[in-house]
Amino acid sequence: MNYQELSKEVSYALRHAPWEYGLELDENGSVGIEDFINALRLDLRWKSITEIDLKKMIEVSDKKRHEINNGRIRALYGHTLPRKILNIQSIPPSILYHGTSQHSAKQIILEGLKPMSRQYVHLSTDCETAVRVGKRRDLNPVVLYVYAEKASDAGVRFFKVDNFVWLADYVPPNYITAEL
Ligand code: HQG
Repeated sequence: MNYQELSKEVSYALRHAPWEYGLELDENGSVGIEDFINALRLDLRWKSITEIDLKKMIEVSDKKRHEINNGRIRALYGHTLPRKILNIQSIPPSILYHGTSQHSAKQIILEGLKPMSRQYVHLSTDCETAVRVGKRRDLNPVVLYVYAEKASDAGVRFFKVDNFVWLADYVPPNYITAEL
């Protein structure tokens, strides 16, 4: 089983295009695991896929992208669907990190962090993870510091995904700095 390939397919279905699989997500972005498996099995590559395979895929992944809970599966972040996925709002730590390219960083400092094509802005709890995220776009990425708790106090909504990832609505530039 190629778990990386499976994970990409699962992300595509749950983050971007559930309708292509005949699936409808609930307000939290989850779908019944049996329906999900039946939809995946229509593709010859995944014709004998089981829940055990999906659990193994989540377990061996470098990041926690998906979650199986109470007989349902969902993507934890990265959605581009028109209807916003409901997340539980929480108070963030005082600082969160965002890794990006040199080019984007200049713009973000001026106009703030926007979700761009996704539903939410993606933030990391540690600098190393932010560097890794930024390296997808720039060999020499910039890590921006977000004064998350202050922004939250001012009304910006933050959502905890797990111990490493937070999501947020638009973060205005006055809560972002390139150097602490
Ligand atoms: C940038 C992957 C200009 C932002 C990753 C980023 C992560 C702006 C890009 C997760 C901007 C959006 C999320 C502004 C934001 N002007 N550029 N005002 N505001 N940007 O992919 O954070 O492997 O949607 O800096 O590893 O890069 O798919 O977000 O460069 O964990 O599970 O616009 O996606 O995870 O890019 O990455 P993205 P991201 P997976």
